[in-house]
Amino acid sequence: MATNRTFTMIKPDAVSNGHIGAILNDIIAAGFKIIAMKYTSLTAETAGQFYAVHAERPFYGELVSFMSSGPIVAAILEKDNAVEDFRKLIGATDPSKAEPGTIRNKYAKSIDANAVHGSDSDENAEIEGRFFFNAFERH
Ligand code: RTP
Ligand code: MG
Repeated sequence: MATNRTFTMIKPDAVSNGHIGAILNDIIAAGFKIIAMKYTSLTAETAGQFYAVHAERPFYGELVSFMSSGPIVAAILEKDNAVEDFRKLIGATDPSKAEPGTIRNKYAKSIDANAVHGSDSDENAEIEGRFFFNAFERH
């Protein structure tokens, strides 16, 4: 399996609930290497751009407002089979359906406030990493 990259955000709920350290520990313990990371926040405009693929979905307004409600941690991660393995590590979108031991099972409260983002394809991982990090930061 080739080594490749994914992109994650620790979402505003997990940051405000004090879970940054525990989530980063889980990510590192699962074998992911942190390539780039920043503590920052999204505005309604930048959250809307980031999730533009969901613009027509009924939950888009709530998603944009939640993702711009407080600080986040954005990171580029590297591992063999990164995108798929990271989606397994975080668990289902709805935390009540996330497997025990997954990050969303442990730290998320609802489908809206679900603790972490994980890219859904290699192509989107690249696009999302570029959204937050310049070429020097993505070394
Ligand atoms: P993410 O992009 O944040 O990693 O989440 P995901 O792939 O598991 O889910 P996605 O389909 O990409 O949806 C993005 C975020 O929108 C919210 N959502 N709400 N009410 C609903 O049916 C619904 N579906 C999705 C979730 O907060 C999800 O993380
Ligand atoms: Mg998604």
